[in-house]
Amino acid sequence: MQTRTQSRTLREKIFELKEKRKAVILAHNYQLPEVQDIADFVGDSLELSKQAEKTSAKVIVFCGVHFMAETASIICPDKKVILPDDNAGCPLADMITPEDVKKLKLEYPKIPVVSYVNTSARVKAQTDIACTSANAIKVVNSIKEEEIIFIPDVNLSKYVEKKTTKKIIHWRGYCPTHVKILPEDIKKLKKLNPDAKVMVHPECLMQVIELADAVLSTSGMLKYAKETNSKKFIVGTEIGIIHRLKKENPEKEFIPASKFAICPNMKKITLEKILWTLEDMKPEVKVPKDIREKALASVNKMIELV
Ligand code: CIZ
Repeated sequence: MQTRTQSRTLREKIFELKEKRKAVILAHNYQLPEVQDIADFVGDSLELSKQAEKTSAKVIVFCGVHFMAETASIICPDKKVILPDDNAGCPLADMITPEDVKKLKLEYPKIPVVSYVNTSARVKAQTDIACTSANAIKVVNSIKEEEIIFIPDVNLSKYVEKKTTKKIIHWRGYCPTHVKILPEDIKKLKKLNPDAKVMVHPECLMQVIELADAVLSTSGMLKYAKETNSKKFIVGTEIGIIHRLKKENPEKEFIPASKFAICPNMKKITLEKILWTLEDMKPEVKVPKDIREKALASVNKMIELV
């Protein structure tokens, strides 16, 4: 257990070394509160990659999971992207491989493939256009074909299918953290807090989505909480976002939909590991050039659209 003085020293050491390395620290909305508090920018994966591109820093310390660091490397090939824990992966992204996508394309020739951002660079390289949870509906609506393949999250793709006129070929991936949020959790909390608005992430189960007032990405939730008159919100996503919601709306109350909605991979990034990564300048996440060029085409198509 750290004393307050020790943890202050750790923060000071990180800030000192960050200056020396000309680094910028980016933290995802699901990161630990102390990690969010030392970051230069906190946001969703696309917002962070865009920040990475804009900054003059040469080194990006990406506090998130592996596919997010890869997305930053795809968008900023001339910068060094370091991920404080190489084991911070994403089980959802691991539920589909490039070989799976190749097989899908053989089975359904001429049907465009949309890849959710939670995929590896190698998978993105096999697909036509990327999307995030913030822009999935817009991306799908932009495609002229009536039928599309959407990978890898089945809950997100079923939600998108409901919100568009497209016929979707689904992949059976899911986020193990979001599916821990159950309809019973929402029903119980709604009964206890009838004045609360329910906002949930589209990676949640459809039975949970059906109980929500708003279905939103993390960036969407931050905006909704600020702009909605309600003083109380039930939050159906990874609990790390509660820190930022409270910080930005101190007069409002945020209730996690489930205390079990904790992503163990997001929580692998700690202040100690950020310091070590700045000391060692590794582990670096670098996407090979041939993969990067193909994945970038898919990511750029999304960026041009939103
Ligand atoms: O795009 C992201 O950062 C993810 C994975 C979730 C969200 O809603 O922000």
